[in-house]
Amino acid sequence: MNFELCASMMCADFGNLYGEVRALEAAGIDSFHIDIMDGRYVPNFAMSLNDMAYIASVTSKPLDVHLMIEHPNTHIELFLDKLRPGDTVYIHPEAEYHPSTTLQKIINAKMIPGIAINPGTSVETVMEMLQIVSKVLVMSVNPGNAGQMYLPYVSKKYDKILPLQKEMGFDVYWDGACTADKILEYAPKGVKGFVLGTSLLFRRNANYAEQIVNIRNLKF
Ligand code: S6P
Ligand code: MG
Repeated sequence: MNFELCASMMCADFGNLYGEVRALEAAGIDSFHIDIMDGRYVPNFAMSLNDMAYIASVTSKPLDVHLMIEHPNTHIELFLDKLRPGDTVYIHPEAEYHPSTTLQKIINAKMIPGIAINPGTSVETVMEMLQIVSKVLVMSVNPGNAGQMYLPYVSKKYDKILPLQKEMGFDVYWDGACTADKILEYAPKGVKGFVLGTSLLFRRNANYAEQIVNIRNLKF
């Protein structure tokens, strides 16, 4: 089965960020997921502009930038200037007065436009934007922290959004509390990629290469 694996870099060892990037690349990760927070849209500060720029400077793998900030339109150029064509930028539509304007800036900069939708956000409220974006990051935990419990009511949203992918031209990605059983269930249903954090890839003393081989060898 074909699906992408994205490493949630807020879970990495910041004392050895270069080594972490190299080890994850060697283990076969597909992209680096960068959680940017402003302490306002979400009650936390995780990674910031310089962390993102540093990782972009030491890898040629795609970056997958998840902006959990209020009014991303105000600061989007700061991020776009430091990214490469083909990197993905997700915004939260609830954090912006005119999300389609911000998405257009991402498209104009030759990045891949995405929206992230919270557990409490319905598919219906983002329907128009589904026509603009290439990726939808469906959050299965509330945004702000790693290491949270999966919210079971999100499964209904996956069932609603997955059949719309082809017709509307976007891919669905999973973010939050991703375990092997979720990949086993949702990759066949059409989820294109999974963000891996403390629930799987960054478990204590985890060996990245072993974890990724185990995931790729899952029996569907
Ligand atoms: C949460 C963030 C996520 C987490 C990731 C961690 O605000 O958007 O990307 O870093 O979900 O994974 P886990 O397995 O610790 O929930
Ligand atoms: Mg994220």
